[in-house]
Amino acid sequence: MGIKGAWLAAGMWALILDSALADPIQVGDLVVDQVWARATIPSAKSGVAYLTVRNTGSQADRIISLQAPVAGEVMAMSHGTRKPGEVEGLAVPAGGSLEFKPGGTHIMLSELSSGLKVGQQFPLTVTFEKAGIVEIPVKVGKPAAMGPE
Ligand SMILES: [Cu+2]
Repeated sequence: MGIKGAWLAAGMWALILDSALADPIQVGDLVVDQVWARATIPSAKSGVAYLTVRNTGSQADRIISLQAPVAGEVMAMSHGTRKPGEVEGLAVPAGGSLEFKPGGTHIMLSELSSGLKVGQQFPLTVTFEKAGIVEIPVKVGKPAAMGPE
């Protein structure tokens, strides 16, 4: 079982939350790092999350789907424009990276079931076209946070 299989294995989730928060997460040739979300007011219906994906391989990949149980809808946005998976902005170039960060492309969490609290963690499921599916624990930082804490 490869790393990807391990992430998907039942019963691994508690272990992931314990051990992997500060560590980069590897899926195939991709390394996911700098994962965080910003706290919202309790009644907020939307929030934002950020992460960085580095591609150590020789083939480009791209994000084709984002999901999180805390939100009814999850998508990448840039400058108010919705970016479905087809869009170039979600590509992870070979040897390059895709960065979601404040002021740039962000992961929009819409239809939140409740606001995001400081210290809360939730899983974000990212589906890459080639590397496959990876569940990433996202830790919620302060409302004014500008990076992972
Ligand atoms: Cu947005």
